[in-house]
Amino acid sequence: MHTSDLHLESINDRDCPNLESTVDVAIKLGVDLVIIAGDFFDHNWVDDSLVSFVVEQLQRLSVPVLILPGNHDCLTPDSVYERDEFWSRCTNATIFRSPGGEVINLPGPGMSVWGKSIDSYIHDVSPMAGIPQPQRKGLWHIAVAHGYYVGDSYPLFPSYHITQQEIATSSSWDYIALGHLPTFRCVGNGPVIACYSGSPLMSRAVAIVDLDDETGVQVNPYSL
Ligand SMILES: [Mn+2]
Repeated sequence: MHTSDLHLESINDRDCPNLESTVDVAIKLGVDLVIIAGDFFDHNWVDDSLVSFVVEQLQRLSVPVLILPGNHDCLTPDSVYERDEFWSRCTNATIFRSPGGEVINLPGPGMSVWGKSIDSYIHDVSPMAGIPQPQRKGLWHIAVAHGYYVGDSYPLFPSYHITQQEIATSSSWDYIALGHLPTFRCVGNGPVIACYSGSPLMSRAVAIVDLDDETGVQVNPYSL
């Protein structure tokens, strides 16, 4: 399951039921992995009660959860992801912590996932710059990035750009899970499939990614 951009702000906001529905669907479908591709939280100053709620929800899952800090919930020293007293309870969740990018191997579901956290409000980053070639070890290889797909253009304004060339040169990866845009959308001209899951609030859906040796990679929105 691939989702993103819940932009959770407080324990009372309408995305909290959406997180519960997301977890319900992951359990119902028996997914092997949940990826949250950035902006899980709207900002880093959320109340502890919200973090506690989020951890409780993620603890309902018996599968790994990978969380990429986005531009709203970036990995600054005061980041919501630095509240160890909460995240240490959530042993199935792993946060991408390297601003240079890192690979997290999940031998259980047979997947290897690359992600590069955003670690600053100030510095614009290129979310997919420096992505390595995956090491083929009989695993599925997934990349996660939070940014704005700009196609073949190079806009002057800084805004976490992901270019067509970066998508194209990442074609050895099996799937690219994107976050930052609010609605489900696949981008690029192939051959790698790269999709925005959209937010549960705006899309009323999550993205379900089927990885199959025979039929390949298929991505579909699944209604919450
Ligand atoms: Mn964003």
